[in-house]
Amino acid sequence: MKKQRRIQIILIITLSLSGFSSQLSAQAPAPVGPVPSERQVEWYHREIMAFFHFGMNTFCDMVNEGDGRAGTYLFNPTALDCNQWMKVLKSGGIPCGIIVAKHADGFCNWPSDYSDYSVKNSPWKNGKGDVVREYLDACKAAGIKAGIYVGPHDRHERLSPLYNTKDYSIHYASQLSELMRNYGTVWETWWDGAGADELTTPLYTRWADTVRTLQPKCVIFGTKNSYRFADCRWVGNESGFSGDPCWSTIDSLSIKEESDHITELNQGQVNGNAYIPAEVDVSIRPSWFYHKEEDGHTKTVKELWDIYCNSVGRNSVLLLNLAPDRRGLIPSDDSTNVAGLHSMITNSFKSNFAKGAKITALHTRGRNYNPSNLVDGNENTYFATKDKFKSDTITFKLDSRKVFDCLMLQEVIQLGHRTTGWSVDYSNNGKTWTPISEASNKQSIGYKWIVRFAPISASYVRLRITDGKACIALHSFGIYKQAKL
Ligand code: IPT
Repeated sequence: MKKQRRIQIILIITLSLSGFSSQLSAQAPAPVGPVPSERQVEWYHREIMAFFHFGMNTFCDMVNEGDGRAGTYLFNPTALDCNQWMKVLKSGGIPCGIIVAKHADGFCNWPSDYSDYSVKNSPWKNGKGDVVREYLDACKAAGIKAGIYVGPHDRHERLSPLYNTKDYSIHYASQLSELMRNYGTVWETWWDGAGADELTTPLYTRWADTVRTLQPKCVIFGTKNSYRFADCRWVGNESGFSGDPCWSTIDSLSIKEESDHITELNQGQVNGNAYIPAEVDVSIRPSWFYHKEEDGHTKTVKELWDIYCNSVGRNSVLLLNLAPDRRGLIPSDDSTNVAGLHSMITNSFKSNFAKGAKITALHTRGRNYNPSNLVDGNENTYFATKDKFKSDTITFKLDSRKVFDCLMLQEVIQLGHRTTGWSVDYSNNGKTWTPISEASNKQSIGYKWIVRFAPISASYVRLRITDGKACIALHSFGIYKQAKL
């Protein structure tokens, strides 16, 4: 009896202890460093957005930065149809698009109460038209998230001898309110830094207040003096590529002279104190606005695929500019290539050859965090290590020999940038390993990281997380064969 009792007690103690420890290990890892807001998490999931540069410049020969003097009589699209724009987005799998309501020349695509330099003084629809209204209505009907660009810099206003920044601050706030109040939900607004150097933080403070009050879901693209309010940053070029690494974090206050910080904008900073990820703006044509001379110079599907892999595939969001022509329609080459990019993406990532693999890791956190979560296609389940392990080796014994030329990783961004070093190797016997050089000594992961390389034939793949700020939290790993271009 005595012995039995002792065994019983030991059993109870062991069970409760193991219960306790498995409870501990079942806890989610704590976030590390700056983490994204809900707005930023939603923004990352858009992956690709469209930009629509359309306005007075469309009607001026080879002008992209009008001086604000072009006559309003010039603006006269012959067949504007924002529903056609939506079809292009749908065929491109693009969930969100930002329309230029007012570019630096100051011409307003909507009948602003605060300016005469607008559609209301143009021949289009006898001055009764409103491009912004048509655009937002089309977005709503198509289920596309609408964004509005209102250039902070306004050359037309500046022509006035009475111009001063104090009055302009009020003028801009009034126009911003019109757009944020009267057109429905606005998912992003864009504070272009081009020409906006004289605009100071106090001005942006007031404008940010307007945006935050009227449109709480609206992401602010900020530059220069507006970084303090920014949900996302400029990537430092207009060519379509993020840095390698590319951190979502950056020391926002260190950005003073933009030209001195192009590398930081492009790569972010691993220990940056603010979470301001990169948005990659690039045009599908050489210019931002449509010019007939550039017909035939639309970026090819191959060029767009490179851009996608070097932006979305580098922890950034792609903002791809489309330029409606003088009819007010997206030219057909451009819409064809947008759809071509979409097929390239879906076909390349449709089968993950790591699915069905036998997956092992050394420091799994507990049964809710198994490495099998990496291939289940569900971003709500993830692989994590125990708190004290910032590195691990995850081995995939594939269900058969596979040929692949691309890999993709995704971190749990809500928990902050964790991994800071990783490499991938392959093997055909599970004993001798060959590094994939393009995927060796990598640093950032974040929302999504894609690496491409020459085709490899292998039956084992191994992901080595070599360094981190805290224990690992990864939700996806995949190997793929790129579709044919
Ligand atoms: C550049 C601005 O300086 C930068 O702040 C950002 O707004 C960017 O444009 C957007 O593309 S100016 C450009 C001529 C490089």
